[in-house]
Amino acid sequence: MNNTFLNDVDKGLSNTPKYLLSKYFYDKIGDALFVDIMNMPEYYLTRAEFDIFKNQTQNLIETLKLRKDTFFELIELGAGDGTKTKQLLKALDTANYNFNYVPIDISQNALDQLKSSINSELPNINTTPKQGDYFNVLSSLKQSNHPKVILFLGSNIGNLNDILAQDFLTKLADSLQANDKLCIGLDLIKSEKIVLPAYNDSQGITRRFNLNLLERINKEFDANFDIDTFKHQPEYTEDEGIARSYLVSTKSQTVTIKALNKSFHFMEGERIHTETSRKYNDAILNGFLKKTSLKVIDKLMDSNQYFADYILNKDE
Ligand code: AVI
Repeated sequence: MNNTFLNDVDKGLSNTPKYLLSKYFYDKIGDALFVDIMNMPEYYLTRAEFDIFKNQTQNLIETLKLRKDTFFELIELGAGDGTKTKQLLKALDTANYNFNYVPIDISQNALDQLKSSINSELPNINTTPKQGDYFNVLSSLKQSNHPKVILFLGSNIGNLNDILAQDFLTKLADSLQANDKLCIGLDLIKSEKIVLPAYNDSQGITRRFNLNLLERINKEFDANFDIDTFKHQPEYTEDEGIARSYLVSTKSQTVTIKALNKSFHFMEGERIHTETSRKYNDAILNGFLKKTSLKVIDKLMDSNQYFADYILNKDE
């Protein structure tokens, strides 16, 4: 049994207002649902970043200041299925760069699939996956002295609240050496008309993704959430630039989690906050960076200007 998950569930459901952490979306079913979300017409984020990686690969390699005569580590935080990264890997492989690819993900299942797909599609690439939480792997970065390029794509940092995002960038900067690079993919603040449907696709995949969290708790901790009595509710305003997802109890009810030997009461209309997806602009990113030794040296955008990959340098 995953005790950290169980303790987090207890903490979140005992809190007012109730919450669950979005990192627990990603079991085998959640991973597959997220892949489906990325293929939904409303979920523009992945296509926008793919556009950058596919159409600006040389630009990306130049701005990362990679050298063919120096071995480097290409470390990807939250690698997922690696579709975008493979564009870069392919170009680096063709041009004979000397590097090791280190994908890091919380999901062992996602890493296994990624490693086998790279082995068959790009057999020359050395891939050494690491399983873990982003925060836990930061300390391991210091263990090697090779130049590093960190990829943190997909607006994954948006799923951290502002305090954690600041903390993460500060710790990441402290784990790097002068002139290491970070490529961070950020969904840009834009109108509700575009953002909200990305979290409420018409085929209901995002709804299932959100509800899968309760299914996981039912399966793993012998709980009795009645999934049909919780509704997926996303919210976003352009002013704030933060999309939030909730599960709303459609009736007054009590849920028992046997592994905790505890029951939790839900009032009709009571919500569980399950996810935060912050959107960014230059000012918000620079606000976080000013407390770190990381500086923006370039910004690549997709053709719609929905999404940006910022290239950051670690200063002395
Ligand atoms: C992984 N992460 C950046 C996604 C996002 O857009 O916040 C997760 C997601 N949640 C609902 N749809 C996609």
